[in-house]
Parts: sequence; C-alpha cells; structure tokens
Amino acid sequence: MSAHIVELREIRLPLVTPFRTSFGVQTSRRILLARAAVEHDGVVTEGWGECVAGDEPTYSSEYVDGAALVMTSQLVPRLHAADDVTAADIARVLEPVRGHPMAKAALEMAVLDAELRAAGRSFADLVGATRDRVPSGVSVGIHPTIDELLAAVQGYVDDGYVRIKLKIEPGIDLEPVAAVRDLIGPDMPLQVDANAAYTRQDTEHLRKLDAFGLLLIEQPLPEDDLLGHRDLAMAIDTPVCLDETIVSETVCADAIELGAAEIVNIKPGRVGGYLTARRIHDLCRDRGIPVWCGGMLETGIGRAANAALAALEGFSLPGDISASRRFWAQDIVTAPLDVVDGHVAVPTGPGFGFELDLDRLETLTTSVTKLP
Ligand code: SMG
Ligand code: MG
Repeated sequence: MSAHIVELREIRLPLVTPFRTSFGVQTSRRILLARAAVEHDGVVTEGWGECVAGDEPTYSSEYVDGAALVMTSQLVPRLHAADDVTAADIARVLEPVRGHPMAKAALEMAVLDAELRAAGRSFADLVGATRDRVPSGVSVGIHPTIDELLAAVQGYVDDGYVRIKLKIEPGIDLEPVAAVRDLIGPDMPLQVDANAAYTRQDTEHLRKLDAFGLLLIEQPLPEDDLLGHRDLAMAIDTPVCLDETIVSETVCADAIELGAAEIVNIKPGRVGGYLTARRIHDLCRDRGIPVWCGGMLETGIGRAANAALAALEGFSLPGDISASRRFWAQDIVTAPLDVVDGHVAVPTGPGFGFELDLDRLETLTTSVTKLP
C-alpha cells in the first residue's frame, strides 16, 4: 500500500453567529483540508483530513497559512520520500519536524481515512468504540450582555444539549456563570473555559467559582504553567481540566502525575493525530483521569471523527461535539451531525464515516494546491 497526499484545499465558511473567546472573536473560518490517495493492488482510494488550525495563531502557535506552508514544504515531501507509508507510520516519519501537531494530524487523518475506506472499515471499529451514540455538549462564546448570553443558553437547552460550557475571561466570569447557573438549575452539568486568560495571582478570584457547582474549569492558566495549575487544583474545589497544555503523551502523563490535570480535554489536532489521541485516552483511563473530546469548530469531516473517538469507553464526560448547525448554515458533508435526545450518532460508514457534498465543497473552495 502506498499513500500520497494529492491535494491541499482551503475553504471558507461563515459562522452562523460570532464566537468570542478570551483570545478573540471569530465570524468565519478558513479551513485547510488534505486529500490523500492510497493505492492497493492497482485500486486507488481517496480520503480526507481536516486541519483544525485557526485563521490566526491565537489558540496555539499554529494557523492556516503556517500549516499550509509546513505541509507543502516540509511534511508532505518527507511523507512522499518514505517508502510504503501507512497512517500508523506517519507520526514517526514526521517526528524530525518539531511541533506543528495540527498540520501533522490532518495528513495522518487523510491517509487513515483513505486506508480505512479501502479496507471497508470504520474508524469507530478500528479504535474500539463501545457506543453507537455519544452525549453532546455545547460551547457558548462570550456574549456582549448577560441577557444575550441567557437567550443563547436557553436556545441550546431547548435543543437538548446535555452540558453547557461557557467561555470566560477576567471581568466576564462570576456574573455570567451565576446567571446561567440560575437559568439552568442546579442539576444541569455546567463548565467553564478560560483559554489561558488568568494568572497565578487570580487564585482567590477563581475560588469563587466553587459556589456554582461546576463540572470543571478548563485551562485557566497559560499552557506552559504546569505548577500553577497544580497549585490552583490544590487551592480550589472545582476540578482543573487541561486543554492547551496537553500537546503530547509525555506532557499528559507528567501533568497527571503532578496533579495539574484532574480531567483532560482530548483534541486530536492538538496532539498530532487521532492515533496519538487514542493513546492519550488509554493513559488517562489507566490513571483514572476522566477525559472528554474537545472541539475546534470542525466541519462534518472532523466532527464525524470526533464522535467516533468519543465513543471509546474512557470518554466519561460529554464532549464539545455539537450539531453542525451550531456553527454552520450548511456543512460540507451530506449528513451533518445532528443532536437527537442530547446525543450525536457515532458514524459507522467506512473511514471516518462522512460523505462529502462535492458541489458544496467546490462553492466554498478558495484555493487548491495540487501536490506532486
Ligand atoms: O468546536 O464546538 C466547538 C468549539 C469548542 O470551545 C471550543 N473550543 O478551547 O476548547 C477550546 C475551544 C477552542 C476553539 S476556539 C478557536
Ligand atoms: Mg478549551
């Protein structure tokens, strides 16, 4: 079996509503897709991968233009120079290039999708998914007023989401959290995500969140502040969950051992691919650390894959796996994820289980780079 990346394609998708986090507002997304082809006994099968890097390097150091450049100039040439590469080899082949996990993950994903389609096998089956549907949580951005926030949250509650996550930042935290807790009642799972906006000096302030019975606080401090997260975890009752910090199996194991990660958000793009994400799930499970699947405003490609990953037994908390229409008016897949009874279905089709809407894809395409 030989694998090739045949094309990089960039699309642009407007968001149905602006999404504000502690690092900025997004109203649309540029999304980089990789198209792979694998050949087996003369038969060519294609697959797709989605790169979760954002338009700007504000969530992490990666961004669309940088990811496209490192793919074309560094990663794809290395893949094509290696003999008989399979998806399982890709992380090792690309290891000499430091960093760029989202770019690497997209290439691995495209090849894995193609391989699985060629074999007629689903990703859910490959990783050993144990459920046919997973609970769906929704991530709610920072809103200009409490009233607007409450209206948005009520809409998501009406849609059936089983868990609400609120984005917070210094100055926009206690008041909105209190108002939302009041609205949804004491029993609905509620959590917050700071995207690294606080500092070690904010411990006393963050302790006040303990009053709201939160499931967790996600990434309160900068990504490299392991000891700060450990000290905070000791100082407050709300469990500390890490997102941006967890960039590898090693960092994840260390964060757990230190007591800096009481819960882990698993994002395949952030750790270099779905296969590494699976191993991080395993190591957390072995250490008794609950995990959940994060989201990066993916299209139906990445969301299908996330739903399958989240069907592993260790994903004991609801993920940021909302319905397609939470972000997009029209997706690029033929059967976008929908929330039914608070859950999304785990795709069972070959590969990552999505089918592209090719006309829609063409309409949204802003550039195509064919690769040798
Ligand atoms: O995909 O549903 C989604 C969004 C989930 O809040 C979400 N993601 O830090 O967890 C996070 C953010 C990062 C994305 S903002 C670019
Ligand atoms: Mg996060």
